[in-house]
Amino acid sequence: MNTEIKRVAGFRIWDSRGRPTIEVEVILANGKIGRGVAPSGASRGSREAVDLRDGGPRDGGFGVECAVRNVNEIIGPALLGLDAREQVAVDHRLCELDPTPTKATLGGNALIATSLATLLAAAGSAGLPLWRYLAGAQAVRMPLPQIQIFGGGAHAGRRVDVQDFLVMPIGAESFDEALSICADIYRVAGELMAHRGRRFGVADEGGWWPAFDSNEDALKTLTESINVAGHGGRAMIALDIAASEFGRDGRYRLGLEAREFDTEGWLAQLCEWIERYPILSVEDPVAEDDDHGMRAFTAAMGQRIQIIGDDYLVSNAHRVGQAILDGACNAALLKPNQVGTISETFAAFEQAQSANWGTVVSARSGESEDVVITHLAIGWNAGQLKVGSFARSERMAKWNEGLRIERQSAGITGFAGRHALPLAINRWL
Ligand code: 2PG
Ligand code: MG
Repeated sequence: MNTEIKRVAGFRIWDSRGRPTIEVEVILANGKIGRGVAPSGASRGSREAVDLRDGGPRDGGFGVECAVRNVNEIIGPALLGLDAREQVAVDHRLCELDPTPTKATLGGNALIATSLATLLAAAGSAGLPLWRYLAGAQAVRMPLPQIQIFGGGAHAGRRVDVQDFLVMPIGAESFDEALSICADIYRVAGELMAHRGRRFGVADEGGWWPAFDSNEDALKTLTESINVAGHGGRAMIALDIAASEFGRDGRYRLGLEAREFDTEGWLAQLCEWIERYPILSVEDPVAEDDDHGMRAFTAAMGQRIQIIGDDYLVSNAHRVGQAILDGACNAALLKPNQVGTISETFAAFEQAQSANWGTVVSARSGESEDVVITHLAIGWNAGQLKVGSFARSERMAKWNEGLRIERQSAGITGFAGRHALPLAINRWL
């Protein structure tokens, strides 16, 4: 089977926010086609690969004509003749074409869509679903989901400051049961909101719109939802603080409550919440530039809860390596478009795994019906998967794909569950 790349073509399609995004088709000599779609974030790290947009008045400035042109005129011709099975070589060529640290010239969106399309074409040539192609002979477990119940921050007009209020069903025995537990909690949370006259629809990732009086009010309501749903102890809370959105230069300002903290004060507030509510995971607790805050929080809480670097690590293997040395977190969020190619994402994943960290493969707040992220989490045996809430089809497509893979089950050896958490905290669970 000739797996040489014969043609690469970029197109504009639309994402879950109704904004343009880029889709790339990679066509091989054997006729196989791989299709990759770029997702897009709202809360972005400053070191992320650039999501290249046209600007100007058309499409609200979100147009991707320039990124599409880069694929058709520069990236495509440079990949012709390469073997799609050689993902590292293809991604290396992509990085050579745009050697800027944030892929600002050709666009991280153009690059990731091409990188994913190549991977999918290679898997198709092998006649395998992507997860199986990635896993090879390795036995893999279904990932523990992190499912958003309330949206917030940049995903909900900053109605509350904290971005994601999620649950992790650590007491589930299977992926299927994990989703049922989350569905119960999501439904009950919606009923509680409705009962209080505070249900106003959903935020960008499908979580209930956060009509709360304070950030802590959301935590209280989430804890209540878990308990009323009958899942106390089986489901724990995960927070994505996304603190870069409201913290800078060691100052943290909660807009909703008009309260301001320095790093120490903010960490004390987080620790208080951890004492009071069943919180088992905290992502980006402090701003991306607050190295001291990340280290201090991990020193204080790193044996007790999962501490995930997202904007702080930007799925970059070098940054993960440095954070391991610094003791700055104990888990990594992995978003392929944050770094720009699939091989670089995998390198960050391997680096995190080598330190017995937790690894969470994550979608973005701007998504499509594409389900590749579910395959990456399972095929890499990453342990955890975060793709937003339990509503809106761009989210449900990804959870449902997990169910299909679980029920086909040959090669799946169970459910990662609590074992997916970092070794440092796994011991006491
Ligand atoms: C995050 C993601 C997903 P965004 O911060 O983890 O929730 O959000 O895609 O907007 O960066
Ligand atoms: Mg995040």
